[in-house]
Amino acid sequence: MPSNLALGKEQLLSRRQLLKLGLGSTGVVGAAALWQMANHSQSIVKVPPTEIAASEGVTQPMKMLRNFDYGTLKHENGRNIREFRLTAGTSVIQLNSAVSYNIWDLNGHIPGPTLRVKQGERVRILFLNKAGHSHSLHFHGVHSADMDGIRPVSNGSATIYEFDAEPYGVHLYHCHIEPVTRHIAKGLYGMFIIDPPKPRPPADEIVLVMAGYDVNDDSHNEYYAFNGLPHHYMDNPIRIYKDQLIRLYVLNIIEYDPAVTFHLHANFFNVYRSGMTMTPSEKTDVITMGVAERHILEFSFRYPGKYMFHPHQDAIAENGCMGVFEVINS
Ligand SMILES: [Cu+2]
Repeated sequence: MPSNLALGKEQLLSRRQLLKLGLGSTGVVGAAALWQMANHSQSIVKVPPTEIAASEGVTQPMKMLRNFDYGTLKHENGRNIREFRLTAGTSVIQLNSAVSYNIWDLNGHIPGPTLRVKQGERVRILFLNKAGHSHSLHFHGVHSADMDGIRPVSNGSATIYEFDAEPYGVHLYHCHIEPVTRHIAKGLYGMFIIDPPKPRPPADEIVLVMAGYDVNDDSHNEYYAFNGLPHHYMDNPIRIYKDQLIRLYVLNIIEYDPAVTFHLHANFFNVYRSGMTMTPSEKTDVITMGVAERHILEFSFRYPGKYMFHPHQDAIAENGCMGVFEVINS
């Protein structure tokens, strides 16, 4: 692959080109730790140990909390390029002891990886579709029409999306093949964070992606989840330190429900709308999000203990979109 590759449009690749790109196998190349230390405050913040069960499989609720995919850093023509590899596939997830559900996954997981870049970097997405149906990846952000990710990529094919990372904020990516609602609800979505040029203050940074599952194809969700698995953070509270600044990256990708709220118990949070501001727009304890809306929410807890978080719609919370922060002394 030439180092100065510049694509003018979504381009289907031959099998030979795929092999040259190393897309014969799935999996994302590891994070660039040095870049993370230089650009992200998180590495100097004390974070409670998180027990990640060996059984975490297609859903990875504990691992996903603080896991960011920085891709592979390349330098081409004096620019930083962040290269990511995303492969769509098929999986079966176990929503509870009685209910399993066929989904489309990205790199073997649902939700897809949380991609993270810095504003101004070049982003290159190598997308391989092995999910048995035409799909695409549409990124929220500013880019050319050719890179908008609405053209179908047929099963067994690949394409490259390439654009500049702008503007900074909490964004998302998802499949854009009709019916889009169905393709998203079946698993083809993830968070896409563009960091601002000047890093945000040090904080314990946590990702929460809210999604629903319509397991009987009636265009209504029977189950809901934070980070893939219903009720997981009720049984496995998210440990955070008392008086530590917590920075939540929250995305609502619950299809079939027009809007949901996010409510935090016994506290208030600062809202950075779409993550696109450096100063908060409001302070509240409940915020409403339509489908694909997302925000940065910041708070710290003054008292140790267990505190729930959930949408303020009972039917959504009680069917899986509910969790607990366990505040501990550092
Ligand atoms: Cu799709």
